[in-house]
Amino acid sequence: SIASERYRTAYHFQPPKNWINDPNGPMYYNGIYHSFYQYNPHGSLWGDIVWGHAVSTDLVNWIILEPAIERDTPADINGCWTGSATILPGGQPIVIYTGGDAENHQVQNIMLPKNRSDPYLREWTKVGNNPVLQLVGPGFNSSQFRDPTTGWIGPDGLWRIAIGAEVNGYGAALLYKSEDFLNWTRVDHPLYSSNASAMWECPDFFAVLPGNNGGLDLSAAIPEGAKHVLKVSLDQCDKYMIGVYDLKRDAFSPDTVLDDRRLWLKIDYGNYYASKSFFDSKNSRRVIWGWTNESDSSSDDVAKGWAGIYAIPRAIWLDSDAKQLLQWPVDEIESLRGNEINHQGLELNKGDLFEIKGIDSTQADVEIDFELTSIDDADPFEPSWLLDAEKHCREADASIRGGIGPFGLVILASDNMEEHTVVHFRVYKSQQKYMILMCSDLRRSSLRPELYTPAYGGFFEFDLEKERKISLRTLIDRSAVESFGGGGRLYIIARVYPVALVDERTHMYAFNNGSTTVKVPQLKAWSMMTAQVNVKKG
Ligand code: DQQ
Repeated sequence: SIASERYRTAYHFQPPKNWINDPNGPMYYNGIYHSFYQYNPHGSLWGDIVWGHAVSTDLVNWIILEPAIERDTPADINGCWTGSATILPGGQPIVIYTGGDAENHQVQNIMLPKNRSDPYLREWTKVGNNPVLQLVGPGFNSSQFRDPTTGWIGPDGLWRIAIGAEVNGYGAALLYKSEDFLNWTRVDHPLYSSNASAMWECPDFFAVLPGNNGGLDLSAAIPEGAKHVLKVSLDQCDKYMIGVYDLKRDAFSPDTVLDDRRLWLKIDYGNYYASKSFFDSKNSRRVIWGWTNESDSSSDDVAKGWAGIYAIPRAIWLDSDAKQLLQWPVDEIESLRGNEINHQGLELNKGDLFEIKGIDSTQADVEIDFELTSIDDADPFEPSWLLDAEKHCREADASIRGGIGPFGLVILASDNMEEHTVVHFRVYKSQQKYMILMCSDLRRSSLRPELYTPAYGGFFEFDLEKERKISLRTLIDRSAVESFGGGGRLYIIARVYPVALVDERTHMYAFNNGSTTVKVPQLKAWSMMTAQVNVKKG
């Protein structure tokens, strides 16, 4: 139908049809990026999962290949679920993934490319001794044991991986060791576990250097001063902790232990799950991929014939005071920028709405700097808001005038504003520092029924004494809206389905509804071309 095509993303990865969920085994190998993905070859709802496979030279344009693996052995007959790739010394790629076995236990399996000289690594072979790992014992639950990480080498020269599990009902990343990546033994303690939550899905574990956006390869020597990050998926979002990998104990130890998991930092504050990162040796960076589900109904997905997209691959690194991760869309995405508009020296007074014209408002990349003319009128910050930023975004929405803010962008708005999505900031003063609220409010994004339309949001600290400019970059891609606030300090991806998009009649505005005037020294926006993500070749 027309709606199905209008809502299809133009440069956020999705296969030509059907359901996708978690990104699996991302890697850069011999000049090619590989993206595998949980894929239902038969329909647009979750089920019959195989590993879809796509390859790219730039993380923007993709060639879709045949699935890499299907359910055809006793160790994965009930599912080929999430897993990770590791490149062994000597250049051997190896993948470990979760299978649902004939008894419906979750077990771990290994596969290898059949022919390493095929540049696309099209065919994969499962090893004869699968499953290489099963989970038995008191306190364990063999139906909560999945999603192995990429491997890393410890000081004893042995490989390690972590696997998501539930131990006595609590979330854990179990730790395993191996000499040859085929025979594994469980270490008697987990890499990390916490009684603040149940099952952890899709753990991701990686090293980062504070203030350094060059990525680190986990299986190379970890430099002095490095920190480690443990990401886990739960509560419909991806949360992470920063800490150290204590080599003596062979365990992760977070810098701050937060007993209330509502306070754990998030990789993304919107619709984003099951992310996985990899070291990109081509560009010396760590890149993270995440899945963004639909937020329309299952019957809408059946009607569309597709469901699920990936967020733009993002470079991810640690800020200089080792407090939070920063993220930015990979530079390659800028190759899709088409006609550009540019405004300088705008001023947004209380109540102003400025229409951004001259680009395709349904497929755009918008970069805007908001400069505060004064920071005197910031409203006081209340720490309890941190427990539920979404509630705060609902209560203090774009129509509620504040001291500083709300200001931001109104996007995918219909002619009469009956439909619109708002991405906005508010500035608060907290003791010695400033806290910024960023919201992506979908509550009026569409007139269609049966959509999930929350007001997503999160807070970040910002040094306004040093820097008066708060930047916003928003990638608009039909039904996807992906925003980066404060130069990559907070990120929100969301899905919207305005009726106005079906008619291709949408508008975009910059606005300020705070009492303090904000300047816009720079506003740049581009129409975005359609990436080649849907071509079937080979
Ligand atoms: N999706 C996979 C599981 C994983 C879950 C199954 C997370 O391996 O735990 O499709 O979305």
